[in-house]
This record gives sequence, structure tokens and C-alpha cells, in this order.
Amino acid sequence: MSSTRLFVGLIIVTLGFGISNTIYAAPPIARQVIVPGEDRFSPFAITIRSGQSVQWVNLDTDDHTVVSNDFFNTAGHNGTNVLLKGTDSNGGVPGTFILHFSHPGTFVYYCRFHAHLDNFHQPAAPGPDGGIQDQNGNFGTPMNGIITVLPGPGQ
Ligand SMILES: [Cu+2]
Repeated sequence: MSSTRLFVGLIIVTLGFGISNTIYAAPPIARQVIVPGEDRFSPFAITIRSGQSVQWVNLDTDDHTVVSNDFFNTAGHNGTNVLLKGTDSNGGVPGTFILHFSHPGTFVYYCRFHAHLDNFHQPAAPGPDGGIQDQNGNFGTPMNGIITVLPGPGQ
């Protein structure tokens, strides 16, 4: 092998390591779930691919939480119970939280401040002052959401 070919080969190997290091250090955020200035996750349901990440962003002034409903969850991250700070308790900036999903399944979650699980493991509104408010001022809908994780490339 000539020294020129060896040199070119080393550059390619070096570039290859650089690219893969970048990918593994910062998995791309595929989708965001926003908490607007009220007690709900938006959108309620999202679909991603295995290998992708979801970022929650709390734009509300109030704190919220992301709690996994492990009776139904098959996409991992069982036991998730994270405080998602609102701007009032986070120095004026939205609190954020990221989960990376590495295999297909379903991730069902709720906010424990604005929903609780009933005897059938279904989210229920805490009422009368929590959850999503309807046109009549009633808080009948619990704050919850669902992520469907489809197989990723090559799965
Ligand atoms: Cu909440």
C-alpha cells in the first residue's frame, strides 16, 4: 500500500468515528410533547420509530409530571416519575424532559397532579380543579398521553 492510499484510508476511518460518535452522543429528538398554558399534553397521541426520542416541554407556569402507566406499557421506561417544572419554578424557562425509546411498544403516561389511575388502571380526572377544562368549566378529562413506538429501521 502506498503512503498516499494509507493516508486517505486513515482520513476515512477518522471521519467515520467522528460521525458515529456524534450520533450516539446526541440521539435526535423525533417529536415534542408540549404542555400549553393548561392541564394537557399536546398532542395527546404521537407515533415514533424505535431509536427515536421524545422531548416534553412545559410551557405552562405550573409544574406538571410525566408518570408511566406501567400496567399498559410495553415500550420500556417503567417506573418513570418525573417532575416537569413550569416557568414559575424554573427561572422563567420551560422545564424539559427527554426519553429515548429503543424498542417497539406503547408508552402510556399521565400527570399525577392532574390525573390518577382508577381501579382499572385508567387515568381519571382529579376534579373539580384539575385536568382538562371543558366549555362548561368542568374538569372532566384527565391529563394523560400515549406514545406508540413502531419498529425502527432493520427491526
Ligand atoms: Cu399536570
